[in-house]
Amino acid sequence: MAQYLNETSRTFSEYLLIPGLTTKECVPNNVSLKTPLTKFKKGQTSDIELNIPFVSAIMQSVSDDGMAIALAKNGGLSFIFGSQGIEEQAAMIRKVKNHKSGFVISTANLTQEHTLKDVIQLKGKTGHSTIAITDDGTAEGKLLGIVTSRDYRTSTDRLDKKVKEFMTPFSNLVTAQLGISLKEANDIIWDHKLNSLPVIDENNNFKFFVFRKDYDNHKDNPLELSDSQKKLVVGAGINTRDYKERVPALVEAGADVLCIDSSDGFSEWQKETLQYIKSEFGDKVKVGAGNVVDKDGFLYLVEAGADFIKVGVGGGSICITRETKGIGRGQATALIEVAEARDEYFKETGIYVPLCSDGGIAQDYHMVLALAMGADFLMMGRYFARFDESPTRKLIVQGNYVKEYWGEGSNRARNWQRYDMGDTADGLKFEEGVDSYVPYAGSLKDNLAVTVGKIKSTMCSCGTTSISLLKEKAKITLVSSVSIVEGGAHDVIVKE
Ligand code: RVP
Repeated sequence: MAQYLNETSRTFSEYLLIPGLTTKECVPNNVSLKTPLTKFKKGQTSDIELNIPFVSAIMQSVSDDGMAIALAKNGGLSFIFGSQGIEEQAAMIRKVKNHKSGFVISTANLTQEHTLKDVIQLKGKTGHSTIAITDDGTAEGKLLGIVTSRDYRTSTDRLDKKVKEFMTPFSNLVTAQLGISLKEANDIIWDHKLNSLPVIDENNNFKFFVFRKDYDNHKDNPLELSDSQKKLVVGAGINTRDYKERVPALVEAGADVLCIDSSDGFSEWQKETLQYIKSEFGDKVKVGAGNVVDKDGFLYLVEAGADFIKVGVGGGSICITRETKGIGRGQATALIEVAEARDEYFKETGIYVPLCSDGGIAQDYHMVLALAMGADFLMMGRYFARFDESPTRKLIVQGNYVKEYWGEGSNRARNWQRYDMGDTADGLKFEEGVDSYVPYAGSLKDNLAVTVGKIKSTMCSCGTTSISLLKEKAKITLVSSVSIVEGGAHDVIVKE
């Protein structure tokens, strides 16, 4: 006979936190959101710690190199999507690892034989008004000059005028040598009243631009997540099929942490993948596994060697797994059970395995609840898809700005490995995700500031200044559907 779980499967919206004593030290400025990413022994700390408890979802519509750079600068981490070729994914990792704050690889480049018409077209396409002129028109060619909007007048100049006739030639440029620090580059920019400074190597090959306008942006990223060589930290999604080729390529490219990406991770495929990685690379390569929703799944993957466990089946905003397959569990209930298993495991073994709550965060307050319920960090797709930095198109739909957001189990992503049941190699048999729009919300940095502010404020109301204290001290209550109504504005006529 089937086993019945008596507990109802519940989600975050069904819970609230009860305020605890807020002491005078308990102010948002004193709250730290530092949190472990990978397992560690009692008395030690995790090899990788996030400065904010957020990672972006392993999805085509969320986590490319652009998102990874922006999120790491703000203290979190992206797992670059794995539903792409191995080389393409490794190239994205390399871009993040090679990113140097303030040193921009130019995406607007031409040769001196191009014309003013080409300059205007490129400016329209890229939005960049500073164009590098190199011998081969690439971002790595020999630097011959630069063109900015001060070099031409569209009202009087001929469109077929050659770039070499109006560019600022190399001989008149102030340049810097590769190896210069950002501080030194900015000093040159100030001393020479420049808007941009090209950085070249000893053979005059073009490397980067440093822009005056970027300086302030780069000064205020105190939470930036970087490795021992000051390079941004980045993760990558992998699957249980091509891991023998993909993992070495990603490690070679510099990925700091991997995560097996699957809608249902309680499988022998994941065990084999974990065992292969640990036997080939030992503890040097960190790898998370999942997703699971109960104690059995948690223990299975931890014993197979996982460095963190991802929790959640069917709760994602674009996910229809529960509807199509009838599997899953309310995200809060899943998290509460797995967190209990994790705490027991810690007591028995002295090994702390961080938990990632994945999917279903629809409100900022859900984040604090998830952390209070035992998550160490949160994976979010919808939240990040709304920002400028996500890789998808921004469109106007019915008069509102939106961004595209599609599931990995949708026909659009065709990520069959994520839904693989061992015989799916010929393609997805049915969809488990939808293609959608999310309201456009602006820049990641601005939105994170508000979200983090709310989380810190709630933590202070609970009388806690760290995530581990929150887990220990939080008092959580179930709410009735009637009291949920009480929680919003009610019995008033809200003004427009
Ligand atoms: P959300 O943040 O609620 O948008 O959920 C994102 C999560 O949804 C992902 O991290 C992943 O676990 C899950 N996902 C991604 N694609 C699909 C799907 O197509 N069903 N689900």
